[in-house]
Amino acid sequence: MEGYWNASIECATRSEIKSLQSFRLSQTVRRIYENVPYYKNKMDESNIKPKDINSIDDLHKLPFTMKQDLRDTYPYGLFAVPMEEVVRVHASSGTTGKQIVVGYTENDIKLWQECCARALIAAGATKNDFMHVSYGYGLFTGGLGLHYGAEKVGMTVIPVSVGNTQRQITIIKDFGSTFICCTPSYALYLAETMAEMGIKKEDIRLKAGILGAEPWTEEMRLEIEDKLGIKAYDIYGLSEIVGPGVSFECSEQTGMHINEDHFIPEIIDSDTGEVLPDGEQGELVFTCITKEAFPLIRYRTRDIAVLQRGDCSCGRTLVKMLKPAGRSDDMLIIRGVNVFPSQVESVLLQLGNTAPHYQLIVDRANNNDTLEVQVEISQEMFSDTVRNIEEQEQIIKMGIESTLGVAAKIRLVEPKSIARSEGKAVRVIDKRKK
Ligand code: DLL
Repeated sequence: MEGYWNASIECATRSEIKSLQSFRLSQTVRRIYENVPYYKNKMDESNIKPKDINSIDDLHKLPFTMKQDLRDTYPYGLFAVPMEEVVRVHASSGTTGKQIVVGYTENDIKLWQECCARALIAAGATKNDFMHVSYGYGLFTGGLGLHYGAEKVGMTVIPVSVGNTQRQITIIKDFGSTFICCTPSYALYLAETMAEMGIKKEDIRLKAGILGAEPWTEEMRLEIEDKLGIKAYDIYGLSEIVGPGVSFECSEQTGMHINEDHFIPEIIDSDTGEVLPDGEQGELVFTCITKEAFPLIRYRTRDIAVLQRGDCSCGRTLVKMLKPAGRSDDMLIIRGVNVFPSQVESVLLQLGNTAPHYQLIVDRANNNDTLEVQVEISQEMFSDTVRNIEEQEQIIKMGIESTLGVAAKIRLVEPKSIARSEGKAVRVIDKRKK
């Protein structure tokens, strides 16, 4: 059994957690009612006042927050503190191309750090470990989130960020990295490149991976563990709630413990909004009860998951969520980057010269996600020179890469070659789901 970062919380009794959550929830609701006009209006419309929320049993009375609410208040409309108290922002992309902006006070950064530290300790990290961070640094929360968490633990952080895989492997080998954090698909890509470079798993010191930001299967876990010679731990989070560290795996690896003293989880029926009992699959909803700058109330993640309570062999009592089974909407995650078909559409339409008939083919090659965008062109253009067609493909490729932040292969196809649908158009063929 491994140690804990904060045993008094991680192993608290249910009644201790419940009373802490109830107290923090009622305080948070009061604070947002007073400081966020958008929430005040929403609560007034639902005829709910802060005095009605006294315990987590009252949580269901509060209105949901949807991604649309974040768009409507873009960029800072849901912030609950003056900007002078906000020390950092992060962002994630949205359907309209508009970012979702989230903010942190100094205390928010500290609690996020603690959430990540708990995850790292659960995976066996110590001050003697070297943490190789291959998540992107920037508006994406992965890099900086785990970087700060690892520093809190006292690990030696190697802030590599994304790209240049061969160089990453040289660093892993030469710097003696013992932990790595990256997406699961990137972990496999690293393993493959390592083999190509003639480096064996015995030649490196890696022992654990903190992998998340995209769905991955148990089969993939085994492959990563085998190829890199590590134990691979899942970590979950989303920018809107805090970033990585909302929940994390322990040695038992049968679900991720949710940091319930900061985020109250619920599972709801996506269609009716009804709260479902533990053990039932539905949409995951979180309420932030400690964050100062951006405390979302009943935020609908659109991730499909199951909550499970019960004894865990690690000794933690924090509720577990099973690996998210996917999303309730059409968002794709390609190499850890969120991609919406409508973003591709808007790039294509802005560039012109193509018909608004397109399809995204998502697949896996060399253990990495691939995206091919097939788009129809006019007959006239189709009869054009190969050079002109290639030029056009290049323009679209650049447009998509700069907007989505993900590389795509573009294939201009004959008019009418993409199947028409009588109902909704099939925009995505996701071959990874086979
Ligand atoms: O992906 C935060 C993160 C960074 C988590 C690094 C873990 C590690 P977003 O870019 O806002 O934030 O994407 C959040 O990614 O709603 C899920 O759909 C998906 N996701 C994140 N972690 C997992 C996971 C980060 N472990 C969205 N398993 C979430 C499955 C995950 N899906």
